[in-house]
Amino acid sequence: MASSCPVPSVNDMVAEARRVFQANFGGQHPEVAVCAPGRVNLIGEHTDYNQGFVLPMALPLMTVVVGSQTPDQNVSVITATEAVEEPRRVDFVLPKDNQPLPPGKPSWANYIKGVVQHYRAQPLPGFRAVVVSSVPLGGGLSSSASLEVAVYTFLQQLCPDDGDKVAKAVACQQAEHTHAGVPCGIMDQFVSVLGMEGNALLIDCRSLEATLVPLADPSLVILITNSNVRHSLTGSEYPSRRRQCEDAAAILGRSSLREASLQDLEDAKGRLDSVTFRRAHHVIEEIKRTAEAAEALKRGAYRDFGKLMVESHNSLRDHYEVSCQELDELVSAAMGVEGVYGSRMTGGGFGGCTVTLLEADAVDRTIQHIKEHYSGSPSFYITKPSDGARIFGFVQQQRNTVYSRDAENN
Ligand code: GAF
Repeated sequence: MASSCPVPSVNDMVAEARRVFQANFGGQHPEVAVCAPGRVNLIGEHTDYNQGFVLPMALPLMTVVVGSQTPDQNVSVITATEAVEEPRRVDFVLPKDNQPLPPGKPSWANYIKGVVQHYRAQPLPGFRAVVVSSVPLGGGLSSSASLEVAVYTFLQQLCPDDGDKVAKAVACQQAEHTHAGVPCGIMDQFVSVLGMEGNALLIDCRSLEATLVPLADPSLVILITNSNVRHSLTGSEYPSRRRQCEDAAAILGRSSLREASLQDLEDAKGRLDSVTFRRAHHVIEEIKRTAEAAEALKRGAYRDFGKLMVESHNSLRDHYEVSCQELDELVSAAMGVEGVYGSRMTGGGFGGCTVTLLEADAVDRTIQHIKEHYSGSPSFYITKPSDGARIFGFVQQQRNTVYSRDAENN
């Protein structure tokens, strides 16, 4: 029988994080434990920063943060995540008077510093925390957004904000912009905050409203295949795609490509270079495709949905040029199996994962077939739509008083 990777339970992850906390912080117990999920995007790629639609779901793969407040402004964070840059512990002092907290080394800590800087209820108290994650790094499943949202959720337990979930996602997106240097859209942080078990989210990235799209049919499986080609959005490709889209919208005289039609694009053909034309073509069609795909999923029309997934992949490969040979191989291998509805690359691209929608009884033969036809060594996750960020019960839920640095100074 073909096998997929086990997904660790949240309880096991929290237990592991507590153990690391106690071992490193003088045997004390952490007071707070939270988690936030990674995501897989079913369709709607590179549309979020064009104000379009996306259709992601939160995953059972997640980042857990446990920790406690300290009586000063000192912060210490340890990551138990393997494969991150050394050292695995960072210590810093919270800046006074809203001064910025600049990014530095190691790079994994920048997501934490970014969230601390953009947290919406300053001033924050110092804290000690341990991070554990089951989201594969560089797999295109939003390991960074899940870390940002987990840290934000942790800080909410120390120093509550107004609880506005969309504003929380936006603050985490800002952290990624300023501290990781990635001008990402809102999709990953939004679904990590607002994901809901049994549902994908159709997010309108212009209005920042989301509609639940039920996805709990037991005859259906969502299979993630990791190419194990590591992807990174910190290079120049992602920002350059974003700029090309903004240029195209400006030439079309629109505030974003969400406001443009294929006819507008055709009419402006002579004024756009061929690369910019192809980028805009992908985005305009993908926004439309995503809305259609959500409707197909609601009706249970999985074949229609699968066809749109493959169209999306082909457009990302040919027009947007963010796929790679390994992702193309994985998609064509999956599409060669009976019972597979559709398959496509997911996330930013240039490596990472594919997502495949298939009949439950086709899972084993699909995994086997992909293993036989892929030139690399893939890993597989059989997943279900999960809840967004949440808090655990073994620790205090919320302090009665909001920490005040002034009070401490007096
Ligand atoms: C990455 C980004 F972070 C998202 O905002 C989105 O643009 C995605 O790539 C592509 O759809 O995950």
